[in-house]
Amino acid sequence: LDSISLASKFRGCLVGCLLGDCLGAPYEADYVISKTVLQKYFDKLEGPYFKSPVKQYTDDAAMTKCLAESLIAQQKFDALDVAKRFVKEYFNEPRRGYGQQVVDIFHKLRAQKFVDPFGPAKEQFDGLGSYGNGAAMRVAPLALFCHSNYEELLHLARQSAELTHTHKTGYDGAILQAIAVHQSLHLDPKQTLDVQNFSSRLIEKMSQIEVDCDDLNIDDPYPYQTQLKKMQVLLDKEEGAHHKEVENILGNSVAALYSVPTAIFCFLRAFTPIPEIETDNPFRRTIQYAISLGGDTDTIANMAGAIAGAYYGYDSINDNLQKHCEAIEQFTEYADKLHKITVSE
Ligand code: F2R
Ligand code: MG
Ligand code: MG
Ligand code: MG
Repeated sequence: LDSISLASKFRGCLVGCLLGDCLGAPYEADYVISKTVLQKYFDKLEGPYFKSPVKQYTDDAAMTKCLAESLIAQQKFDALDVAKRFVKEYFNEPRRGYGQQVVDIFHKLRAQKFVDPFGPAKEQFDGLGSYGNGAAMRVAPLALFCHSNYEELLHLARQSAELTHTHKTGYDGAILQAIAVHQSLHLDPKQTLDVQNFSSRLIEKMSQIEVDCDDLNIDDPYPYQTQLKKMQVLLDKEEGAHHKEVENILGNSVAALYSVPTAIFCFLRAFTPIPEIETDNPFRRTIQYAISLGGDTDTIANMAGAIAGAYYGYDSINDNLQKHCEAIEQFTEYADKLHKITVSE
């Protein structure tokens, strides 16, 4: 890939995050979403005449923004700097729909004056740590920053997650999302996407991550590999999986284990047409489908959008859809700066 198409993939990835969050947020925690209503929502947003107030982003993009800004300012991953930005961002704009428990970490970090940035996360849920998708939902800038260093990406995805999420399925979810974006970045969208190969490679890579689960008090020591295998079965269905099956088997909750594989599924499923989603654009299809599943719509659409945007590139994303999203210029700028930093070195 030449650097022009990689630049487009960087933009596609971060714009994909933002669009998924902004467009999915109005539906978060809805469990019955009319396909017709959603089709009209997207048609209107894509159309030239529809004037609506800007769609506001939520905690997903707020934390993604902190990570992107920190990587750009420090030109490396600096956990302390990221922690400070999370806290500053939260206290400036606390009403972005943060997870119920993660805000305790921000209060504790501020109180202890950042002496131990990884400390408060370890105390969450009586020491069990958070298994929410909050680390996965913000990891995309790191996947861009480490696009040419896979081992570093694995290491930093985990470290960045552990500022808030110390439960194994919490940080492994961030690692899986980072790997999915990484794979998309390195594929040529002009060639047909090999859906089964994409998922088999994810399972193979997760088999190197999920190795030391014995100490966990859970039935399945390889939960992500299990979910990804179930995803493959759903992708293989000739008639296409039903929404209920996706919800029941892969999940649509705030738990990373029941939302990251779902987001990956949305990207792969939307490579080909889906009933009741009328569009020729597979990027739009990805986020429209993600939202149609209900539940944690902003976060699943954000993660699916990051993977799809990194695959299809910026030019695949409708301009009018972008115009409805708060901070769209900032997000394209982050992508351009991250590209400049990581390609010119
Ligand atoms: N907070 C939300 N959505 C709730 C608001 C719903 C909606 N606006 C409405 O009601 O209309 N969304 C944002 O939170 C998710 C990311 O959360 P994060 O950052 O992981 O936070 P937290 O607090 O660590 O975890 C989230 C919840 O997961 C459960 N949980 C996590 N670990 C647990 C454990 N070890 N034991 C038990 N429960 C655990 C808790 O319920 C946490 O509060 C994204 O969806 C983002 O958009
Ligand atoms: Mg949110
Ligand atoms: Mg959410
Ligand atoms: Mg490099």
